[in-house]
Amino acid sequence: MTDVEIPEDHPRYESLVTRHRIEGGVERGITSRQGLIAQGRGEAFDYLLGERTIESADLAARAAAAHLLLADRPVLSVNGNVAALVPGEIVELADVVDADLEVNLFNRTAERMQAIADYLREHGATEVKGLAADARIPGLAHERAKVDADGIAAADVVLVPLEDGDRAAALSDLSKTEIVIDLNPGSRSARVADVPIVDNVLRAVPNVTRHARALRDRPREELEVIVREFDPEDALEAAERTIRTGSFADGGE
Ligand code: PTJ
Repeated sequence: MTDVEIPEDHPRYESLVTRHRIEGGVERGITSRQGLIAQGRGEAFDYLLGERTIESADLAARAAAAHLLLADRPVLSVNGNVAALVPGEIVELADVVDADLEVNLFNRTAERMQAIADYLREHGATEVKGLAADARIPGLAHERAKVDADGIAAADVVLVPLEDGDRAAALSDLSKTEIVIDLNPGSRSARVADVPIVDNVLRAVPNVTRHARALRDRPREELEVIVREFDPEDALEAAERTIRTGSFADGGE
């Protein structure tokens, strides 16, 4: 997606590759310019968390996998940042948990909707929802409220990575189970989620897939116990504690 060469032994290799993917997303018309700012904010939190999946985030990823496997109509929402960073990985997760993919944008334009749907198809998606936009999330201004009637509107479990706080709150008011991936444990999206995964979307999406593969042949009752025992407050507190007590100098250069 980008022609910039980054040496693999560079100490900030992963972070630099991520930046270039987001930049490439903007160039392709997939990611919004605000997506660049969102990525910078996320990076700062990732730095403070030690750029790793902390134990509480792994437990949250496992609970998310159990929810998605138990769901009747799971939907994975895809925005411009998710499409640029984890296009193949989100398609793979949808496949493993048998979920629909729906493009759902904060800064919605017809061109960007189409570019993201095409990009997901290039990465193996067969069906991509979101373009019909024949339903609305109540309580939100027009463009941001648009969803598909047989997609997010009808879903019982929705994964919304990197969601804006307003929309995350409106979705949670619809009494759907909401799984959020957000590196900021203080963000409104993480706070309204039934399952907040405080981790980088780059690590979190493949991790949910890994858990789903391990859990998919287990009895329903076992998945229900995993879901019941997960406490979102504990997950947020653990992430905040990690940030407050971590070694600031370990994160990078
Ligand atoms: O493509 P669109 O139009 O739907 O817009 C997408 C963005 C992300 C621009 C939009 O939803 C937005 O403005 O989001 P916010 O309000 O900036 O929130 C993004 C949240 O995601 C922040 O709390 C960031 O810390 C977090 N974040 C950013 N990058 C990552 C991340 N969380 C996990 N992984 C990341 N790579």
